[in-house]
Amino acid sequence: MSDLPILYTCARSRGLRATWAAEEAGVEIDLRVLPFPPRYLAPEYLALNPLGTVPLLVDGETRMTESCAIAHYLATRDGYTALSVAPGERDYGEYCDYTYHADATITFPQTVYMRFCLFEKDKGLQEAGHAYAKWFHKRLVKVEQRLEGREFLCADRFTVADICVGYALILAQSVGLDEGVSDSLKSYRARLLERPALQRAMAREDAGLKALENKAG
Ligand SMILES: N[C@@H](CCC(=O)N[C@@H](CS)C(=O)NCC(=O)O)C(=O)O
Repeated sequence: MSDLPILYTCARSRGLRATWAAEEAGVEIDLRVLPFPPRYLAPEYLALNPLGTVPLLVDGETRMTESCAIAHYLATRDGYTALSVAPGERDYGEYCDYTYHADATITFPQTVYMRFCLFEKDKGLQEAGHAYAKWFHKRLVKVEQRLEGREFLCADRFTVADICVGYALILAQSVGLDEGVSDSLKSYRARLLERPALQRAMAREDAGLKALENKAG
């Protein structure tokens, strides 16, 4: 049995925040890629996480199911690093705020759009899905204004807040929500996509998915 933190995830899901943070922080993890959605395709996973959602981090007795919290945890597990902003440091409050904002305020409407317009098209709720897409675009205003004259969200350096918000922008591109994303946010995303740690994280997740597909034949 490995003593490494175990990260259960699905490739390119919100778990990418955690895989990416582990790569940036140099924390070794045991990455376990599941088929999506695990609730139906890996029902034994419900014994570990009754929500059926990914990601799930298991680190000894610790169990975590929130992608942004896991990213922060991995960046600070062995003490504060430059990937986080420490209490007392400038932008500590903003660091907390953008890290929570990423999923609670930005990704939330994205997922409702995905559900109604991509995964459950037959339910007749596409109009509502498109309204959530608009809502997502409107909600980008805060990040957009914050990045005016800044390269990164907090403390003049790349932090977990950029991982958490950046993932929402990466998701927007992959699910057809890019039309309402401004050019300045697209440039920010392009800068993030150049990071070797993100590229390694995506390659690890893709390799896990490929292995699953090969096993399924
Ligand atoms: N707030 C949680 C949300 C987790 C979540 O809903 N994950 C999605 C994947 S991105 C999922 O597992 N969906 C499958 C399901 O709900 O069955 C987080 O940030 O990790």
